[in-house]
Amino acid sequence: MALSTLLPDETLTPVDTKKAKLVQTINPVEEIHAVQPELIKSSYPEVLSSESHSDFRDELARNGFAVVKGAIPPERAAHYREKAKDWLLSFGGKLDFENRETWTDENLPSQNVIRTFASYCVAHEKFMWDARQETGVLDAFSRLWGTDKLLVSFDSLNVTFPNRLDVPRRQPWEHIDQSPLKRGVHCVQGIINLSPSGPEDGGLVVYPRSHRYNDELFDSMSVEDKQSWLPLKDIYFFKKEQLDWFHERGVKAHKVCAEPGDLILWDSRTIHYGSDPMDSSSQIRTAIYAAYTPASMASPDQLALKKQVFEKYGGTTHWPHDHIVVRNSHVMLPDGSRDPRDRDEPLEMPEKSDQLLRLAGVKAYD
Ligand SMILES: O=C(O)CCC(=O)C(=O)O
Ligand SMILES: [Fe+2]
Repeated sequence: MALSTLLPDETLTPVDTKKAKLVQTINPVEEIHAVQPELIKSSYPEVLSSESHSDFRDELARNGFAVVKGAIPPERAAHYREKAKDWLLSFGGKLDFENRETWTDENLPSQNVIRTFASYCVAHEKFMWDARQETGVLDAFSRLWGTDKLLVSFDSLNVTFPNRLDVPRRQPWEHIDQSPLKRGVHCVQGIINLSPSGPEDGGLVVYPRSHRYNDELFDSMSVEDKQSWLPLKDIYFFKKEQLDWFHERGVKAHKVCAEPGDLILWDSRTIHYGSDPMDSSSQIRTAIYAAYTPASMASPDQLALKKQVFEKYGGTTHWPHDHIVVRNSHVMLPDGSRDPRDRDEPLEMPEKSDQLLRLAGVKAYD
């Protein structure tokens, strides 16, 4: 589950119990002796299996992440960044991008647990859909999966102000967005990067090559510890001693640096987190999360739900084809009333072209 789209009450809600099956071994006196959760293989085992493409796929396969330079021309990246700014300013209030004093919750629309914007129909704003349909972005994911018949997630917008005065910096939250039960490539996540992201700026931190070690770590866990993987949920947080285990193997945190217009990709098995800007950074982070998977991965049930979410201009996790939940997407205030700034539709409607509707899962591919 992409935390970027979690609503406050859903932090770690198990999302899918149906797929996680139990294999029980019965001892001679017929009492349940051990319960081994059954592993789930990738339906695309050949994806990222080779490192000889001579493009970003090799790095993605080798290191578990890659930066596709200039996937979007810089002027269009700047345009999307401005649109994100306009969107934030459209809520009124005292927010001023030039005045740090105003970068407070009071002046911002409601955020989710990881302080990204997932409500107010933002996932369906025209600028979000335009960015998701950028040729360089679609090409990268088409090449990766070997098909251009893709679905995209209705994921959130990240605008992170540096050195906020009202909230503490977020601590690292090392995780993967794929269940330990799922083996192989099941999902590749994307960040459409819209602001400079240097070593001290906010942005994605990854543990390069961690995707190659996870199976070993997970297999070494006791059958009792494996019970925490059930019911199946596509998120797993790492404990300090587990991170030490990676460190011993030379696998450690690395801040991904990128320019506006770069597309950052990572295998959902790669340990990662979104880092807040350091004290020394004055850069406002702007990024759009967007993941694409082949439409053939979605079941008819999930597609039907995705259509309903689309019609309500709602959001999803970063999984484009799975974990679709039709939520009441109203933004509620602490006193239980609906946020008067809430919206039933995007501020600026996207053009509902065939391409958009296919990516949204609303119209079938031929
Ligand atoms: O903000 C980021 O760079 C990462 C957020 C994250 O972990 C996710 O979208 O899965
Ligand atoms: Fe994540």
